[in-house]
Amino acid sequence: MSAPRPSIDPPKITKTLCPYCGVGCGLEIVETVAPPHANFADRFKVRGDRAHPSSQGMVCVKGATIAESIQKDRLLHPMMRDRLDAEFRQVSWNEALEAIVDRIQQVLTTKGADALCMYGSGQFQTEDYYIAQKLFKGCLGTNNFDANSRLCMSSAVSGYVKSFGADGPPCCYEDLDMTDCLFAIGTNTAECHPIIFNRFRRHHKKNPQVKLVVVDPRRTQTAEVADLHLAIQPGTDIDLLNGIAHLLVLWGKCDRDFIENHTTGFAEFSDIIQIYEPEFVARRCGINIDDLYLAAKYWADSPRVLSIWSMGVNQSTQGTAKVQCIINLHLLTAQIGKAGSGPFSLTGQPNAMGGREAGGLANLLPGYRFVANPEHRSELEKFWGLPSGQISDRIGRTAWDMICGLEADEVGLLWIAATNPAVSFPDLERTKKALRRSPFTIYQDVYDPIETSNYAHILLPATQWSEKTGTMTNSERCVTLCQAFHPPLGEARDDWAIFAEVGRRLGFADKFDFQTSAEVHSEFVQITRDRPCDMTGISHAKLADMGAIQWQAPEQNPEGDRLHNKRLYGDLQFHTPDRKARFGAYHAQGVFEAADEQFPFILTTGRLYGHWHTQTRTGRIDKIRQMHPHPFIEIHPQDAEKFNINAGDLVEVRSRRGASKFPAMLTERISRGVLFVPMHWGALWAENAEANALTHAEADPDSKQPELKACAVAISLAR
Ligand SMILES: Nc1nc2c(c(=O)[nH]1)N[C@H]1C(S)=C(S)[C@@H](COP(=O)(O)OP(=O)(O)OC[C@H]3O[C@@H](n4cnc5c(=O)[nH]c(N)nc54)[C@H](O)[C@@H]3O)O[C@H]1N2
Ligand SMILES: Nc1nc2c(c(=O)[nH]1)N[C@H]1C(S)=C(S)[C@@H](COP(=O)(O)OP(=O)(O)OC[C@H]3O[C@@H](n4cnc5c(=O)[nH]c(N)nc54)[C@H](O)[C@@H]3O)O[C@H]1N2
Ligand code: SF4
Ligand SMILES: [Mo]
Repeated sequence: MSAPRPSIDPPKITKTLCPYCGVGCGLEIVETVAPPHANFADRFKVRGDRAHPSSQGMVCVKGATIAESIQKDRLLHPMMRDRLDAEFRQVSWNEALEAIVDRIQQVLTTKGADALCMYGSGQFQTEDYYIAQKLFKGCLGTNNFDANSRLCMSSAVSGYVKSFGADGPPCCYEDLDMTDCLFAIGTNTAECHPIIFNRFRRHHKKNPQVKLVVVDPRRTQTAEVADLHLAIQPGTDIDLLNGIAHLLVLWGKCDRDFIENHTTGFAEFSDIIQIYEPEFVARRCGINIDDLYLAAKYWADSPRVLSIWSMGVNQSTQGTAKVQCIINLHLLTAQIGKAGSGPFSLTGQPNAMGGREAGGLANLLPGYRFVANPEHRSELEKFWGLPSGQISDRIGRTAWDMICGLEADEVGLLWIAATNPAVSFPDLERTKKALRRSPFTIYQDVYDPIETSNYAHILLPATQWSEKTGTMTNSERCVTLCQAFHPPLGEARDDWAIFAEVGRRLGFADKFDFQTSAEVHSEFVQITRDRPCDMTGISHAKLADMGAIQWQAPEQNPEGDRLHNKRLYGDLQFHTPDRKARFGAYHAQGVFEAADEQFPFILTTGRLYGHWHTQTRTGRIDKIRQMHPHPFIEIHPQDAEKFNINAGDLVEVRSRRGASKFPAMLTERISRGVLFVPMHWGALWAENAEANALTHAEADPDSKQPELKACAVAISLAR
């Protein structure tokens, strides 16, 4: 007789979301029977969640390898020091929190609330964002909360607001399966939003009549498979977009009824675009005139055009104008509010969208509200039980304004969380100098070592996606519950819980009486009632039960009627006072810092498929390090020849602000006169290969988003 088999419990499966990009792929974490002390990559197997509506089981290399980074080089305990040149010492949470509370109170009495600043991140969960807004904008009375989204999608926000009267990407991923023409401008989707790109490519391969147009100064992996690649000179997007509009009007390919009934501003716009004649545009953009005609023809002939864009558009001194010029083409042709069409900004970070919902920029308030709107402030004051006038009517400091504030000694406390500005800010030399002046910086992150720690007085260990539960919203407005699947490492605490504890210790016990992130979420959604991003029909329990839900999701419609939620503006009623969308009329101004004799190249910066930003996770994953072992600079072979540069040579790159060194990669993928470096190598991961040593902080006047995509540089062989 055989021995009875031991019973084996089925493996524990937790549903969550990939914490990297804004595609927002659903993940399933399968806990194996490996012993508890085993490496996390052996204990937790990651696979795509087939039930997730956005990703349908797909993941890219970043999502697939994420478990390897969870436990490496973690910051496990609060640390403190009196001066930036002193050593950190480990302290208790109580000691760290008391120091923070004392400092806040001292700054409030000596300098006032506007000397307090928090710089957060699209990698917060929505609950973290919400509590930070309640603490800073509500209880403390300063709007000095900004996030790395300022460097990322604030131009998309201001473009949508200007054109439609409210933020909110109107499209959904299903549009990728239904479009006749995908117009991808300033986005390397194949590397940066790979699962969105794969989804479109399936449709593209199956239907030869479907077109892909890519507008990018580089022949990226996205451009490689395009039907038409327009390798425009950096900063000439508005020339191109106005040039396409010019041809559509000339050919009578506009929808006059739509323009008449659903838009304003057409007269001024049609005036502006008159000068954008094809020869002029082709010359300014540095493209073939036939290619310009072909692009306009695809717009004219395709029943459904879907535009997608990201940083090549947003990170510009004309970012807002560029966004509006994309939307203009959709208004001209009535390509909005219907399946397979529309202007679709791709959000970079996993929860940049949640940040917008929670009001996580210095000009916003929760529930798609604005600081500048007195009714919005008063609604929130009532909701939070605060006295009238408590929320400041002053727009807070944006990311770069915080640097300027440090330079002017106007900042008494800077709290940085879930972002690594000592690598990702523009003009790093100036940034670092300003950070060194800070009288009191709190840095709340997951990993150690990390570049920004060098500028902190207090380090607070935060939990990350694997060990905290909360929600994130992806590019298509789909909200997913990220469920914890292991206990926090060391003494790490959830970001929202840290902010709430500081709030209680400052005397706002009743405002921060939350036990769980589910309670935080249920308060937050109430504030979205009847707003464009109404999520009153969503709760943690429903998300756990039903899976991801797309907004708008009002309470009356708790199942989240997907047909209703999929696309905004199906009724062509926009959020402007007259319910009409607005044309934006802009002339192209080119890049802020043009090439000249002394600095003859335009440098652009961006991303690679495997790495994530400043490498805090991906630099610790073997497979990804092998994919992208070192930094490099892309140079056109003819440009390289002029400077005697051979492949692999170390090249010194100088701008008006600083210098870096990169091994040369000679490639015809980049236009002559343009150079490209990846943004991923900060001081910890390579010597002197910081992209942002070179960039400048000049920003779009509306969105305040810096032009990280273009600065003038000179090159020479490094000695
Ligand atoms: N693998 C990976 N994926 C990511 C990230 C990552 O770090 N790694 N980060 C995420 C985040 S936060 C973001 S914001 C997104 C960014 O996603 P993308 O915007 O796709 O990425 P980038 O490489 O920054 O820039 C896109 C392209 O803009 C082009 N460009 C430069 N100047 C111009 C211009 O003047 N006009 C036009 N039309 N194009 C120009 C560049 O050549 C580049 O190919 O990616 C997200 N996904
Ligand atoms: N030259 C150049 N510069 C750029 C860009 C560019 O294209 N070119 N792009 C800009 C853009 S679009 C972006 S989005 C930024 C990105 O720049 P950063 O925000 O600096 O990039 P990350 O490396 O993603 O930093 C996120 C940090 O959050 C931590 N973290 C992760 N999860 C959590 C959490 O739950 N809680 C806490 N407290 N911490 C957490 C990670 O460990 C990491 O240190 O860079 C900007 N800078
Ligand atoms: S596409 Fe983005 S969300 Fe999806 S697995 Fe890759 S990094 Fe994660
Ligand atoms: Mo971003």
